This record gives sequence, structure tokens and C-alpha cells, in this order.
Amino acid sequence: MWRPTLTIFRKVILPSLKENTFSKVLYSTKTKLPKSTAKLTLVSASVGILIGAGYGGYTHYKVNVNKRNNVIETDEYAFLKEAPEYKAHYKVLNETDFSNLQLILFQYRTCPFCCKVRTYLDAKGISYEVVEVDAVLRQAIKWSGYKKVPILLAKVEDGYQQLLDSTAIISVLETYLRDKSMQLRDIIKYYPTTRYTNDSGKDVTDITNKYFVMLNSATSEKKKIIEMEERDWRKWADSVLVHTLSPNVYRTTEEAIETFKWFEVVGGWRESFPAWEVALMVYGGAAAMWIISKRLKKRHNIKDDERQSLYDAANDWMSAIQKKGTIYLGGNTPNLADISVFGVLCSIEGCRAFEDLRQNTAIGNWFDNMKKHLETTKGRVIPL
Ligand SMILES: N[C@@H](CCC(=O)N[C@@H](CS)C(=O)NCC(=O)O)C(=O)O
Repeated sequence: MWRPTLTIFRKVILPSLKENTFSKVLYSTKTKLPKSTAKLTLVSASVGILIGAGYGGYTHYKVNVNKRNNVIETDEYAFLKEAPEYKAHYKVLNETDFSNLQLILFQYRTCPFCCKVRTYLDAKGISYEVVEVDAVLRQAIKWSGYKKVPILLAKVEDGYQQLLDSTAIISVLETYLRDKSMQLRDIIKYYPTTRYTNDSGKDVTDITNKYFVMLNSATSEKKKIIEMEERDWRKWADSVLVHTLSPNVYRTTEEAIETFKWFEVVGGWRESFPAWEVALMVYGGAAAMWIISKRLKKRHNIKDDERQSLYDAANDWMSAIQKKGTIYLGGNTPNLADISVFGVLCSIEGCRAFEDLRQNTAIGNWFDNMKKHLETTKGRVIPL
């Protein structure tokens, strides 16, 4: 479940939960309406959602209006003297982890950016704790000024250092692992956060240098070319591949519901929320995302046949690897680009779109090799 979904949850579904009217509509439609009317139900639910979204969007605008058109360097790397109160859901423990890192990952289970960070930690054999953030209230990250996930909290000498943005997190940790003489708190100085207004008039936070791993020693020309290729594919994962996901997994109302039912299972929603709220999240979320995905499709120039854009992306990636004649883009072991592409794709692993992707492109082989590789590097999962 990624960004637009969550925004809908908070700004639309949550207010409607409070008012308790919208929830009644969705709850009763789930249990009583015959399947043939499901689409109609979704459409009417969506109208309500859009009205709510309009309100949510307006309040958001009011809060941020003063910052328009400025590029501001900010300090979002909160430093905490003590760990915030948190409840980890599980930990990944790797006895052979010599990184000296103590990490807590705040995540949504099926967010592609969180999947990227988990894939990185698993590929490097790092131990970490995982806190599943409730997508509606986001209580678990209230301590942070940063409103998105993933957030990684790293224990450092005199406290806890917040790291943010999946790509920056990976670059910061990779810089540290390559030269442990540098402290995380010094490394983040190479990755300042900036806030600016993008072309659509939206305030966004970004991190300078986030695709760069900082190296102390000079590298050969040959290595520089390899590193540039790795960076380019990491960027591609964030700016192309990730945008093919929503239009595909929410392509039809049926697929959108299927996708949300998969979120429900892997996210353990039934264990965490009452049945009526789960129904609301599944059917309300599916309705909202079905509509929003059409807008995203236009915004990101996804083809009329959305599957084709997904297949094209997979084919581009696979032809880069095939050109090299290696198992991974990184050769015999995955590099940061392999990790990023795998992370993004495994966020839709349980969806019909992913099954179609396997059937219609050659990506399945590479994906399975990645999975096998990660089984050899990842620690044991210990439920808490
Ligand atoms: N560039 C960020 C994007 C993170 C992101 O957009 N996360 C989504 C979840 S998939 C989120 O937290 N959205 C909440 C919101 O936008 O309010 C990264 O790579 O970590």
C-alpha cells in the first residue's frame, strides 16, 4: 500500500470514521449487496471519498501555504536522546551481523519504499526490529516530524538518529558499511534535506545526493561507469517502475479489491483492527484507489493498456541485465539497483498484476534468484 492509499486513509476514511456515517455505508455494502452491484457501490462510495478528499486537500493546503516557492534546507534528521515508546512486531536477527548497527524500522508492510529498505537490510545480513505503523492514525511515528514511512531509527553513541527516505537510508547505510570509521551522524551531513514546491505546486521534501554512496578513496574510471549505471537504475526504480504499480494493481474494481484483500492478509489487519474497520479499509481503500489510479495513470504517462507499461519496464530492466550476461545487474551478487528494483516489485507480489508480469516477461527468473539469494543473507524472523 503506498502513498496515495495512505493519504486517502488518513484524510478521507479517518474523518469519515469519526463521523461514523461513511463507515455505515461501506460496512453494510460489504455484507449485504450482491456482487453485481459492487461496482455501483464503489462508485457511490467514491463520490463520498472524493468530497472528503477535497476537504482533506484543502486543510492540507492551508497548513503548507506559507512555504510555497521556497527552497529551504531543513533538518529533518531528528535526533532523540531516548528511544520513543514503540512496540516492535517482529525482529530479524542475524547472528553473523557485524555491522554494529541497532536499527528500528517503522514501516507499512506493503509500501514499496519500505520493501526496498527491508530488502537492503536483508541483503546485507543486518539485524533490525520492525514496527508496523497503523496507516490510519500513524500513532507509532507521532514522535517524528517526518510524516512518511519508511523511517529508520539507529541507535548511536548518545541517543537515536532518525534516517529517512528509502533511497537515502540505503545510501547512508552503504556508506557506513564501506567505511565504518565514519559515524552515522557525520554521514548524514552529506545528505541534507531540502523542501521545495514542485511543478504541480506541491510542497515536497527531498534529499540531496541520495543516490550517491560516499567513498573515501578514488575510484577507477571503469568503476565510476559501473556506479553511474547503478545510480541510474536506482533512480529508474523510484521514478519509473514505482509509478507503474498503482494503475496495474487497482486497474479494475475487482483487482483493486483483490489487492486490498492481500494487504489485509499480509498486513495482519484482522489481528489489529475490528472487522468493520477492516471492511472499510478494504472496500473504501479499493474504491478510492481505483479512482485515483486513473489519475496517476495519466500523470505518469502510463499506456492505455496499463499492463503494457509494467511489462515494458520489466523488459527494459531485463535487457540491461541480459546485455551484461550476468545473473544480476551487479554481476554474481545483487547491487543497489537489483535491491531497489526487487524491493519495489515485491510490494505487489501477491497481486494479479505480478502474476501477469511473471507470465509475460522474463523477470520471474531474476526475481526468484533474488529471493534465493536473500534467503542466504537474511537473518531469522522472530515474532515479538
Ligand atoms: N521518497 C520517499 C517516499 C516515501 C513515501 O511516499 N511513503 C508513503 C508510503 S508508501 C507514505 O508514507 N505516505 C504518507 C503520506 O504521503 O502522507 C521514500 O523513498 O522513502
